[in-house]
Amino acid sequence: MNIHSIELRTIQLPLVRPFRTSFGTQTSRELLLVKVTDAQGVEGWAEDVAMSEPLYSPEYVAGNLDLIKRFLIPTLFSRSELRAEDVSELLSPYLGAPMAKAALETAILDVQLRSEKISLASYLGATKSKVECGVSVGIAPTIDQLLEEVASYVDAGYRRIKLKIEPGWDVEPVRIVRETWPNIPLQVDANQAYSRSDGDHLAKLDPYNLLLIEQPLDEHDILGHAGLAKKVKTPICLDESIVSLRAAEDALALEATTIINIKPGRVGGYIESVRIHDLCVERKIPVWCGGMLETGIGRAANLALAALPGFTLPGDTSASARYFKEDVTNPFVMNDGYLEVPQGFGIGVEPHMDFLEEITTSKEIVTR
Ligand code: NPQ
Ligand code: MG
Repeated sequence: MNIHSIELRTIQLPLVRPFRTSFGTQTSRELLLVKVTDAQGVEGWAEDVAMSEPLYSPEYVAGNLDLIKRFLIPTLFSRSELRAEDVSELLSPYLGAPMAKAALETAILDVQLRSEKISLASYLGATKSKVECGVSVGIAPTIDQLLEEVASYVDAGYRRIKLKIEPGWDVEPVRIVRETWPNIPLQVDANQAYSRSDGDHLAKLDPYNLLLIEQPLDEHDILGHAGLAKKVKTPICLDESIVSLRAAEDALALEATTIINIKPGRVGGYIESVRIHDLCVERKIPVWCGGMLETGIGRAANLALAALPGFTLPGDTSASARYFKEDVTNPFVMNDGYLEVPQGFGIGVEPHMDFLEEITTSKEIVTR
């Protein structure tokens, strides 16, 4: 394909309720959207999942906007013909920034697949037409409010509950939620809030039949996770640490993780995500699709990925209504605990331009 222009747009969407994790509280979701238009006028959309601040990863919206304009777009424009499969290598001289690179690669892939009349799901190798949904539940002000929120998700039909934890909010909320719903698939996510010496404490979660403990330690502490995995019976699942296929291979070789959360933004795109999926299938490691409070644009693409056969655990691919009163696309609505995988060409969804304009905080178009 031949890129004609790239539009960079920041939007701000209020959340239906504050989302508190061990690294902070978010009340609104700022996002950078990318639209690529080719010489034929075909448009492709993607979203950069970086947050406003570098709290979950070193990337952040304003930084990625600068990086994309200053370095990444000029590099893409240096090629007259480009395929999505070449983007990651072309951008590799610029270090880091997997979320920015993933957004560009995905928007280009969306154009390419729309031109070729193929859905992202079939391009990636999806085998399912709907995927089981889980939901991520923030740290609540009180146990009563936690139970109320979990009850609303259980009633809505979610097939797996994930509780965000941190020191001081772990064993007690897990115990009470497990007592209230003895059979619901339940897991926890610490977002790196613990240290190597917390093994005995985290082992107190073992009686509650959790599917997994997600990312208890620092993202760079692979050996620490391997040590923890020997002390704690609940399976360890890495999120932040798995930044590439190579990182996944290393973590598996060191026995630091027995389940992997795949987030396309964190690993530089959907193509790298499929490589990690394939490795995990070969090693019989269950994978599931993480979430970054995506709008319908990112959610559509995540559902295509989560439809691959190795995604055997419900992901954080929740319904639009979990986060937003109004989504930028047709809302993703859960039916019997499942979301349907978009089957249209490319990512299979289009933004509602009127609503998008309402929530846009900045917009610029870079033309070759
Ligand atoms: C995780 N996501 O698995 C994350 C991290 C996360 C669904 O739990 C604004 C934007 C707030 C992105 C909070 C879920 C966020 C965010 C948490 C991502 O670790
Ligand atoms: Mg996580």
